[in-house]
Order: sequence, then structure tokens, then C-alpha cells
Amino acid sequence: MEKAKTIWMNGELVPWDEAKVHILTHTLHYGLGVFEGIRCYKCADGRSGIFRLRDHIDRLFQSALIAQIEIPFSKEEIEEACKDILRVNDLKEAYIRPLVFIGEGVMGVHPHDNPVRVAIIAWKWGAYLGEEALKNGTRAKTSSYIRHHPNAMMTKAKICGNYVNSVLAKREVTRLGYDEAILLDSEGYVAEASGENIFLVKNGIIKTTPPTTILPGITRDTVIRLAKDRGYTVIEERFTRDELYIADEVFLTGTAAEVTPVREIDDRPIGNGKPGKITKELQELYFKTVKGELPEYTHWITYLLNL
Ligand code: PPE
Repeated sequence: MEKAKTIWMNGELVPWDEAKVHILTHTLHYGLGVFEGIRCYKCADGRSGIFRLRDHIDRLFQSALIAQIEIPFSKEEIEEACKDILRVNDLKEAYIRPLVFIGEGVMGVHPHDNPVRVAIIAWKWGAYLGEEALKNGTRAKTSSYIRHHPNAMMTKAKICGNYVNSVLAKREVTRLGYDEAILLDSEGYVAEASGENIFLVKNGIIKTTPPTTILPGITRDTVIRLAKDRGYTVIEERFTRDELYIADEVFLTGTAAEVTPVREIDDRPIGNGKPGKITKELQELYFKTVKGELPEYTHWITYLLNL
């Protein structure tokens, strides 16, 4: 990982190597913290633009509300800090990771009044599943781990501890030689991938899982909008793993993964085993959107000055 110069920690800029926490940090022991993942792209006109910044910050605060963590900064302050961290590190294109965690103090599952801390880190992050996957599609496998039941872990919040489930699933399938894990919900329906939402295309109709046991992805929302604006029918409905096997196309969406085609699931080729037509169209539209090439969607971009 390429280090940047500084990290924003609780309102201050700290050199990368000095951005440390105490070993009694509550979140480190028990996993209750929340985070976001945001991308900034170098846009067509040369300016840098953060994609859907306000929506990500809104979700950060929603995650905190669900997790009952009070963020000691306003949304505006966090937004400004996201912009600052790019500016001071001279990053024109980057992934931004705001992290809200419960600091040192008492141990035990009840954090009492341990301080809430906020860090914002930015670094260069290329294609999440690799350039090859973006172009030719990824190979996925259904994991033996299921996605959380919302009465155990609430998936609408991007809670640190929720990701134990993702790590286990991802490790399981990558050890078997696959690239990405698909997780079913507790009733056996498809939920999402370890760090992405999932879509299928059948006979020209686009389907994705409803926002029940998934993280309601901002990329998912973007792709639904783009598809609907192009006249496609998009259905949010539960489906089973075998519906994926017989789909014409399958793709994953996420800030990190962007729009990644899936060419194989559980050793079955999807369609002809190559990225599908609609997937490619939506992927292209997505990249044009985040790079500010489509005027109708530039309201989603926060352009940075002085870069
Ligand atoms: N589901 C999960 C479980 C998930 O982690 C992500 C994002 C999504 C869906 C898509 O959400 P959105 O980014 O708003 O479209 N995963 C983030 C973290 C990946 C990581 O390995 O870290 C991301 O893409 O930033």
C-alpha cells in the first residue's frame, strides 16, 4: 500500500507513520465502529471530484445512529476533512476511508463514556478485484458463510465488526482459487458479495437484491439510476443462487469494485462466460458518470479546488 503523507485524526493532521491508537481502543477489542469508503476521481476536465460525498457522509451518520455512536463532528466538518486530506497529500485520485471508533477507556462490552474518535485516511487504490476482472469478469463462489441476520448484525450499517463475516467468506473462496465470495442470507436467498452488491440480467431485465440483508450500496443506487434513465426495467427482488447460474449476465457494484462483471459462479459460466452487453454498457456509463463526463449526473460530484 502506498503511504500518503498525512492522516486526519480527530481534527488534526498527523504524519502517516504516527497515526496510532492505544491498545485499549474499545473498537479493536469488540468491533463496534463505523466506516465509509469513498472515491475521488480525476475528472475529464482535469479537476478532481469526489463521487457522492454527501451520500457517503449521510450513510456514515446513519451507520453511527444504528450503532448508537455519537460522532463528535458535524457532517460539514467531516466533508471538509475528506477534501483537506486529498489536498494536503496532493492526491488527485484516491480512495477515502473515514473511520469512527470508540477509543481507550474501560474494557468490557459496555463502552460507557470512552471517547469517540474519528480518522480519515486517503490512499491510491486501483481496481479492487484487479484490472483483469474489470475487463474480463471475475470468478465468484457461493460461500459457506451466510450474511448476517439483521437481528444479529445490522447490515444497513457499515459497522467494522460486520466485516469479520466478509473476511471469513473472502478467505474461504480465495483459498479455493476463486476471486470473490457471494453470501446468501439466513433464508437461503442471495444477499451480496463480501464487499459488493450483486445484480443479474435476464432477457434484458435487471434484477438486484432488495435492501433487506445487504449494505444499501451507493454504487448500487447509482447503477439503478443509470439503468432506469436508459429505459431499462430494474427489479429489486429476492432470488436464489440457481437464478444467478442461468442469468445472461451478472455483475457486482461497490465504491472499491466499481462495476465488475462476473464471468463464472460456482464453476458455471455466466452467459457465454464473458462480460455481458448490458454490464459493459453500465460499466462504461458508471465510469463516465464518476469522471464528470455526463452533465446530467455532475450534481453527484464535489469538485476540489486548488488541485
Ligand atoms: N456490500 C458490502 C458488504 C460492502 O462492503 C460494500 C462496499 C458494498 C456492498 C457496496 O457499497 P457502496 O460502496 O456504497 O457501493 N465495500 C467497501 C469496502 C471494501 C473493502 O474491502 O474495504 C467499498 O467498496 O468501499
